[in-house]
Amino acid sequence: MTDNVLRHFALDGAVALCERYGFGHINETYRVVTENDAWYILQKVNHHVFTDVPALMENVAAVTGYLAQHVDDPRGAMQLVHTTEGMPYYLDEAGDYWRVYVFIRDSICLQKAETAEDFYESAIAFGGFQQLMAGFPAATLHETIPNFHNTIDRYAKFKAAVAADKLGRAASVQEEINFLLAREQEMSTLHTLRLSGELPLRVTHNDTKLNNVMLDAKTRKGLCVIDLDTVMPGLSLYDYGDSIRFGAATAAEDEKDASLMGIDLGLFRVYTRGFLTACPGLTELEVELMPLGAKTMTLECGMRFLTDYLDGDVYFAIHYPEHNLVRTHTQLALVADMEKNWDKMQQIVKEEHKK
Ligand code: ADP
Ligand code: GN1
Ligand code: MG
Repeated sequence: MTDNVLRHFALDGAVALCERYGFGHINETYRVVTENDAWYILQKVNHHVFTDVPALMENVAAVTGYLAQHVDDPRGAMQLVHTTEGMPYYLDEAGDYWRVYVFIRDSICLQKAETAEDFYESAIAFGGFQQLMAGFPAATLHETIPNFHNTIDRYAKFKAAVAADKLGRAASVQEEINFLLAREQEMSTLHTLRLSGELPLRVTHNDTKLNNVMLDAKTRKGLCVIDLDTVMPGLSLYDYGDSIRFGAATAAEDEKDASLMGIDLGLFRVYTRGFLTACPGLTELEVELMPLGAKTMTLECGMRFLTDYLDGDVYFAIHYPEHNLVRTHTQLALVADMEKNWDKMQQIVKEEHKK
């Protein structure tokens, strides 16, 4: 099937290998190698999640083009490969959208920070991305998923899923539902400050998991930010917060034993230091609210997993029936542990900001 797709792209040589690749939850990713040893990433873009793929690809082309002009190392920006007809994507007969990127070689992509330095480098990459994009006209970007980190809207969708209770699962997750409802007001803070303009709108990545950044395999320096599908206007705290959620955690997002999940304050400090270093233009309020950014992104993600569990697992790729529930539990455990360590998190942000 992929042969028929790949022949439409201007690749260097005939395809020798095409295999499934990576651990993303949204797109279908393949690694492609040609007879000339040129490596590529082929992706089928999930058009159920991203309903306007041509608009999304316009964003990707604009952002990668802009980054290419502003980075020194060519591996510092994702490089799109066009079709033989000069298009940034290929639409097949079945209505699926495909795109190809140059594979970023001699790089690593981590599911979990192996060392504090790796995590620091991911902060430099994500903070640097935001700093670089400050010169980009944000208003020209399409909103690829409207209300993506609008936590107030996420609550509305969650409550609708509870009310609909399509699979009759709500009764078994009442404790989790109550946990989320009890925090609704506090979790609306960031969006309210966005609407009032007290928090500035920036070009943000919006999906800053550790596995969306590539590090140089030899130097372990942050190389490149990938997965640009959700680049949109947003808050710096979305990017900072989502990185903490995923990377400064003591367990994986889908660890089955949620008691192993907590906030790693050492990694929290390291990421905060890297982000503040790479992104020095943050306002006082943005810095002050960093712990709230981390908590909001974690709770919102847990709520999205639970919403999907209630809806019948239609959004996130799952590998077994309870997968979204397991993910919900780790995220709520992480929120609870952040609450226990709230004063320490605030203290760390203050200390790192003063440096
Ligand atoms: P998803 O939206 O499904 O998470 P990603 O765009 O993040 O998809 O890609 C999935 C994985 O594929 C990444 O985590 C990374 O390991 C790998 N990958 C993506 N793009 C590249 C690239 N240009 N070079 C090397 N690896 C890549
Ligand atoms: C999805 O695409 P991927 O796997 O990097 C999701 C994020 C979630 C994340 C949770 C477009 O990210 O918002 O935080 O899963 N992306 C989309 O792991 O919904
Ligand atoms: Mg990804």
